[in-house]
Amino acid sequence: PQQKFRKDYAPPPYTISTVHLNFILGEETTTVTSRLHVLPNYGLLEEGAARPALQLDGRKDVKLVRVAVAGNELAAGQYMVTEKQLTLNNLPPGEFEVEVVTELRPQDNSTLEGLYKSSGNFCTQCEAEGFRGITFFLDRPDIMAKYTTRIEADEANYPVLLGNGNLKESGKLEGGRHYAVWEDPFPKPCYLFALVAGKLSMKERSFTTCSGREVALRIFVQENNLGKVDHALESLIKSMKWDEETFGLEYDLDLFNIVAVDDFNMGAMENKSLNIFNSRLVLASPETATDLDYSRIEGVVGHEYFHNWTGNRVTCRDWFQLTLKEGLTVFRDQEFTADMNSRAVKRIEDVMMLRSSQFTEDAGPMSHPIRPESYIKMDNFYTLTVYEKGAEVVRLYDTLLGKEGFRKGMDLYFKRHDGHAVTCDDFLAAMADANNVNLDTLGRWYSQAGTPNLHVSTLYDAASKTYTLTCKQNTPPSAGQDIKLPVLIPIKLGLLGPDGADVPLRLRGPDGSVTDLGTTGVLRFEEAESTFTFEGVEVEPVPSLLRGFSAPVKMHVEGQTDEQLLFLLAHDSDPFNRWEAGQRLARKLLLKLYAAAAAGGGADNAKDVGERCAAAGGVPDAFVGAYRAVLGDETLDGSFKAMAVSLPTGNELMDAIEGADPPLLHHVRMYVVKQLALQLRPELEALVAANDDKPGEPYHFTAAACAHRAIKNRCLAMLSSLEEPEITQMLLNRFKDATNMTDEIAALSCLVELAGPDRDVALASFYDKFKDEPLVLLKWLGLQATSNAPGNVALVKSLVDHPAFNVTNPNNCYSLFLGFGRSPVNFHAADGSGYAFMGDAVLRVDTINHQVAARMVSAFTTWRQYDKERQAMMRSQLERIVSHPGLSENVFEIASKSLK
Ligand code: B3K
Ligand code: ZN
Repeated sequence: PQQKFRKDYAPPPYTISTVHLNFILGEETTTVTSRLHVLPNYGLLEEGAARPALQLDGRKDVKLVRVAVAGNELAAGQYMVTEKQLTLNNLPPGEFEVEVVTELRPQDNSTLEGLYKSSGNFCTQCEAEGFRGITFFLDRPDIMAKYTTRIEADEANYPVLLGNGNLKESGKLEGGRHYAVWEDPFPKPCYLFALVAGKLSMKERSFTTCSGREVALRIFVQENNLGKVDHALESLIKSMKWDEETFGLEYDLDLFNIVAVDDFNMGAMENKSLNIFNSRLVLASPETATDLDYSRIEGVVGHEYFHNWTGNRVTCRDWFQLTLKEGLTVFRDQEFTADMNSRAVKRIEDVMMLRSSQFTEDAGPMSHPIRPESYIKMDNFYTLTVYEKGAEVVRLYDTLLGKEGFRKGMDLYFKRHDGHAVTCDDFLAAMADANNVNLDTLGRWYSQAGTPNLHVSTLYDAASKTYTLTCKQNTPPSAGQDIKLPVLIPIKLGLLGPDGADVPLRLRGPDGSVTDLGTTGVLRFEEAESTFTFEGVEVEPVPSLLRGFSAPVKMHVEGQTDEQLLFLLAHDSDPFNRWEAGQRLARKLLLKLYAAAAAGGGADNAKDVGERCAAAGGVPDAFVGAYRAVLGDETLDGSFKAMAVSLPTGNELMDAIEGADPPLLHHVRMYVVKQLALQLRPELEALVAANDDKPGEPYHFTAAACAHRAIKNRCLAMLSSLEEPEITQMLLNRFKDATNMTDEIAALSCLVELAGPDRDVALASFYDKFKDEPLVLLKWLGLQATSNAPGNVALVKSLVDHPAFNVTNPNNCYSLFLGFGRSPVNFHAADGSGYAFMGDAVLRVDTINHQVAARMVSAFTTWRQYDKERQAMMRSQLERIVSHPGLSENVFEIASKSLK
């Protein structure tokens, strides 16, 4: 397979100004006629030089029927067509028309890229390079054209016909067929093209924009789901309002459509005015969706809507620039969610995900800069790094420039680039120019892979009452990047006095001048090493560094004691750093117990591991006391508390452990949870009682209601670790009586961790209740797959043959296979059975859907983190996969890079 390199970017020799598409949708064959207006882009040619060829991208399942240039049909021999390309030579001078007719079989397209069928309806997915699965085209985002789409289909089977832009015309045809013509006035790259044809029901609301335009908002779903779209519609209205208020960005058409489909590789897609969503990110009712689902729907509806400006109006020049639209749009959706709900809770959730997953990606063989230098399949680069780290990099501008400065930069970005395909450098330049600052060291975040280490040491001088921070940074080498330069790290900080309150920050400049930073300041750290001195500090303070996680780095604070962390946990005015102090304490404790348990040898079962942990000192009173204080703090809301008493994930700890044993680490974590539950039982039970539903109270998705459920269910999960019959009975009762899915699934997820008949009874009754709700069955599959109950591999294997499981549906694969990959005990079973199961599954799914298989094979990427035996077994699965005949490029790229 061929790599593409960022350095090889060249403008195309031709551009396309208009595209006229005609789709004749059929049960057997679908015919697409595409008429392109082509413009030369090759500049002046030398005397006698031939005009360059026009090379249009295609795919092997797209059959070329006819091609004409300037009205003349080309005979065989006048063009060249391969599985991947149509080449046209001897083109006329100046502008000309090209007409291409292709035939497709969407009903056989299991890749879910290009035009395909889902639940009997036609739909499309073109990002990144799916448009070439429809017709031969210059399939690259710097070709921006105006599209007109005519769709023709059988009226009874496909009553709804949707395209991008405005409906221009529609009508009946002979033989029970009908048609619609859609016209999109905004030039766009072909990856934003979309079409839907099917039997769908619709719910509509309207939104009046800030300049007074009425926009019809429509969500299309299958008839039986019409009752589950209100939350998504409400989220869309909130998004539109928020973008006007926050960034002055108004919607630009009179219609905004969302269509929910069941078979979708990703979460959703921002096609111009016709967003297509995975149905799990649209449909919600209290009985079928959890608080987490509600919050994801709000976030993703926002995300796709925000793309209308950051992605669609201003798009990417080439796919290496993907973070230009994705990092920025994730940042925007994070801010939206923070404003709609709780800012602190949102920040903690995002950092938890970043540290447990993106940091792992960045430390492994797939590590790449947020703007990658090369790829084989672009679809493999829709990564946590491009999205989540990309959003952190956008947040750096916001932290450095402040809200106003950031807004000025955004305004200039749109003023300069509206209607164009641009680069990350253009974004940086807009931010720098609008604020008249130099951001060159921030630019390095785009080109360097890996998570920087930030080392901070502190010195208090009582005589001069000065407090000095010495900061050092380094980024470890990664594939193809041995030497890293220092990056711009904004360090947001405060200093806590003896009473726990922030003291004023008076920063001394190199020339001796003093700047007043208030009580929370931002230091601009961009050298390998720098010192920062504060004056007038009466008593040695406790530093609160990297407030709000002001940069995506691993921070090491020299000499930071447990006492200081306990002090920060109790007093820090920055809620993120309060949580962070607790995480640091827990991390230290878990790593210490893990080391003791690993050194102890012996069996890897929960009981033996527990004994070894206890012998090593167990969970100290001070730690239990700190958790007790958090649980009892009346000023903290329940969502925050729930996160503050959650231990760091296994993934997050793994990076500090050489040759990790995942089941052992799991048992150590569970030991700590159990000790906490033993000692905090009265507090946990009191919180459950205090936060329980009032009888008859209906479900509401509000920050307050979610906070009650979050802390209650966190306490229940901790209590369930005690494995006492009375508690299990209580969980069974709660499971039976739950009035919403959040509580129901919370109880079930506790029960699923227990071995024995209660587990089976609960799972069976849940299945029975929800067998007609495919989205709920995803949870049922996922819980069983992820369970750490001993010997669960056999159950997971049997689920593959269960009638509820459908291997051609991505959501099913993600719940079952990716879910299984998250189980430290069973995926990492010492006999290798979990790895063998996953290896087989990757190869099977790869024959159906390459993108899904590529996501599954990522479960093996971290193999170097584990002990020797597991390394060998995981490696041999990767080797088996890489050498498998007929492997897709998608899976090949991940598997082969993982082995390097
Ligand atoms: N832009 C789409 C991702 C499409 C992925 C294609 N493999 C979703 C999003 O980020 O909004
Ligand atoms: Zn996006």
